[in-house]
Amino acid sequence: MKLYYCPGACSLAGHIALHEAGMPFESESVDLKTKQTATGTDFNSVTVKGYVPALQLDDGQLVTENIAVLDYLASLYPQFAFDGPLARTRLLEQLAYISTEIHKSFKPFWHDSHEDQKATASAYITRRLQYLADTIKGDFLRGDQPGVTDFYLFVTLLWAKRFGVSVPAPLDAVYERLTARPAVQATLKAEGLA
Ligand SMILES: N[C@@H](CCC(=O)N[C@@H](CS)C(=O)NCC(=O)O)C(=O)O
Repeated sequence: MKLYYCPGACSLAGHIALHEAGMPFESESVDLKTKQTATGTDFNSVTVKGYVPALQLDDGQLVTENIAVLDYLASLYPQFAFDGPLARTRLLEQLAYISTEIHKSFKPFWHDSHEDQKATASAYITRRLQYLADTIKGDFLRGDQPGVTDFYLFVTLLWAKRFGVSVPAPLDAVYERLTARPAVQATLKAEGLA
């Protein structure tokens, strides 16, 4: 299994899951501006979508879209999934929320946007983070152990800190707990972010 990632991008979530799982995997960074991978491959030849994450399976199939990549990793490593009769539904529900309501709302910060657009986005993100803070089930989103939704949340909290977006206190605590984990530190180091 090989993860194509860009340092600090949303692919960091899957990268953390792979480190947390402790099983062998490969990874290769991608320059999103030039679309070249670290070994000089044209990333557009890996995926015409041209964006990360992209997870190449051992049989050659490619999984793209963070929700699908993280759902796949949760199916492979059930310790990162949800429990209970609606487990898969709850996992997808939370992944979709983080992707569509939080991740995508950072768009104005990545582009040359007006300050008022950034302020609007910032307030929106904080409101959406607040919902997660209000429904948290323990030390992490689902309970006492982190799962793929926490790893995805972590990426958005990293961005929130970078762009000065206010983070509710319970999620700040999740961020600190995740940052303290050796696998998260190893991932940040591997991406040149530690
Ligand atoms: N729809 C994709 C979007 C992923 C995405 O936004 N990737 C960003 C990094 S966080 C990217 O690679 N951007 C470069 C580009 O679109 O050219 C998903 O949810 O996985």
